[in-house]
Amino acid sequence: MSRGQRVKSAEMLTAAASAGQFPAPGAPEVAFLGRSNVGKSSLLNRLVGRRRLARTSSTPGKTRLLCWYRVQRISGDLWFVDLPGYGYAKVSRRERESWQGLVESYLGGRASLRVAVLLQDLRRDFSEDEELLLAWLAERGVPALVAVTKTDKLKPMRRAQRLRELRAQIGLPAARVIATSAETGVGMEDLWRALDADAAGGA
Ligand SMILES: Nc1nc2c(ncn2[C@@H]2O[C@H](COP(=O)(O)OP(=O)(O)OP(=O)(O)O)[C@@H](O)[C@H]2O)c(=O)[nH]1
Ligand SMILES: [Mg+2]
Repeated sequence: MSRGQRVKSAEMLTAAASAGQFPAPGAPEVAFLGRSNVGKSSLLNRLVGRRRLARTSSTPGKTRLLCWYRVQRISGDLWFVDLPGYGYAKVSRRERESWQGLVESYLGGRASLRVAVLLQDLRRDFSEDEELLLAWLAERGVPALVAVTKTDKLKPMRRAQRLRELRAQIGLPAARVIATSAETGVGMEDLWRALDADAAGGA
């Protein structure tokens, strides 16, 4: 039985377009962040085993809000937070700045945040955006995991090679960089184990 199946229920709690709308903390939180279209909503759905909980889209830049999901498990509740994606080419400078303000006020000021999962497409290199985000999280003492997404898109040899390349590009221990696929479910066990370890810490 996969750990995701130990999820008793998962439901959307609320969405926020500004810091004033963030819900009062109620459980340890896991944030999902990454470039637009990297697969945040898909991964979140796969982790909890609910296909249509978070809205996914082939049109990038759809999630403009922070969305909270309550995940009830035998071992205790977690709140998952789906953050709006960045790096979408068509947004204005103003929209970029508003994204940054919103995301920084969440990541920098949320006492109940236990771990941030930064998503990275297997087929792309880390950009300055990911490097800055990881450095920013490290400075503030927020534990970070990298979920490498869409690993089903490459054949096994190429997949292993890309994973080595990505691990070499950033200064995180290899165990903090987890290969996943929302399509096949690969990596969900590993990701749950890492999340549980971080979410239990400092509660
Ligand atoms: N093959 C494959 N496709 C995936 C995977 N994860 C996501 N996708 C596809 O990638 C597209 C974007 O997925 P989303 O989950 O909506 O991405 P997102 O990061 O939430 O996007 P925004 O909310 O717009 O920032 C969709 O067409 C998904 O079906 C995966 O593991 N494998
Ligand atoms: Mg999304």
